[in-house]
Amino acid sequence: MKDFRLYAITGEQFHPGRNLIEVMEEAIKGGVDIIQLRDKTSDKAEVLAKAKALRELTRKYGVTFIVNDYIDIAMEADADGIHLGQGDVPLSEARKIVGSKIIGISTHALEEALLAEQQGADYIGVGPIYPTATKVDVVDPVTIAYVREVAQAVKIPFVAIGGIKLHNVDEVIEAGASRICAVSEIVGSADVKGTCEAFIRKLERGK
Ligand code: TZP
Ligand code: MG
Repeated sequence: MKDFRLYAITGEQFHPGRNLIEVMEEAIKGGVDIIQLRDKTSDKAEVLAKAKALRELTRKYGVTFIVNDYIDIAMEADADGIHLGQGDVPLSEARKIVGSKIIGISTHALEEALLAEQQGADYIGVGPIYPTATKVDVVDPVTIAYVREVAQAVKIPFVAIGGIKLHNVDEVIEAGASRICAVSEIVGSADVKGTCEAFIRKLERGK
């Protein structure tokens, strides 16, 4: 897959009154190079409509587009890939449907990371690093100790996620993460573009 640095996931509850596409376009202008549509509340027709709109936006800017949970919507909207959690369809099943599209897998422990790698995941999520209110039923924070472990042991790209803010991202980068994902800090910001630019500057410095 095309490599990435700053991964933004949608979270419309964080920008009431602001349009999804407008917010995500600002994030792209600030340096986000991969976007995931994550929508646990809308009905499927609405999720599909959002997926198609985000596909159009991301294609215009050459940004990678991932759909969370819904393989059928990812296929229909021609997303670049899907993101699955530990409780979703097994990777081997998903691979049969999506072919060469990107498959990302959430992991919370090294065994899960190594298994996802062995089974052919294109990238893994590593988290939640810190407590987060964005995801319900979230597991306990894995802390930056897990980032260190993955940085040592895993060869495929990994992205750190969960409670990452501008004020704590430096220690995540220092622990070995070169790709960062944030939801509330990015899409809930009063200055989405400026927040993304600040994340990018920190990632650049961490190289
Ligand atoms: N997966 C693990 S933590 C999380 C997801 C989707 C939510 C991260 O949101 P935030 O607002 O960046 O803490
Ligand atoms: Mg899921």
